[in-house]
Amino acid sequence: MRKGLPITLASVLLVLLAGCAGSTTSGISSSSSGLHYTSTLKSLNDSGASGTANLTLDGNRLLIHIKVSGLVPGQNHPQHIHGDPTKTASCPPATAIDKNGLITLASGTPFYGPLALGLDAPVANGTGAVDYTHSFTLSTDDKDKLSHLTSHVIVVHGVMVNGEYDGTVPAACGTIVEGR
Ligand SMILES: [Cu+2]
Repeated sequence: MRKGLPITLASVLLVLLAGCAGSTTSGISSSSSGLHYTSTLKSLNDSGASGTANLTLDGNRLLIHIKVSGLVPGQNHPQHIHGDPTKTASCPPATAIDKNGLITLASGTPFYGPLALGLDAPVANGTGAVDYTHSFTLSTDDKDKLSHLTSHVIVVHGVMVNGEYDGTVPAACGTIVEGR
């Protein structure tokens, strides 16, 4: 927690980001049916974070497995699928770096677009690793926002900025491609 700090814009955004609107959860599927997708998550903001994501979409069920290392140990790292049904999302390039030298939540938005599905915000372990598996039951609205998965990206947030943890700043991003 932020000891004694005033409520900053960043923390308000974090709360908004952590929201998981319209999704309900259910048991983890061991089914091998469905459409398979992967994503290679690459570091943003020199976070050192990288990893992989595997997704299986079967009807209205989306099974997600994300493994990331190099995150900030002991901190919650919000994870989202970002994108917009009307265009193709991408991970922010160097041109998204703002005047403070950061790709912020806002400066990356023109590239990765809005939040399409909020995942959980797991706490990175003592070495900065997250191994997250979850099965989502998608609402019609979720499915609309996620159409099509290959025009979306996965963003993992949370980096140290000037010695303070900022849970909104993107730490890693990967485009979603078909395949296992
Ligand atoms: Cu996000």
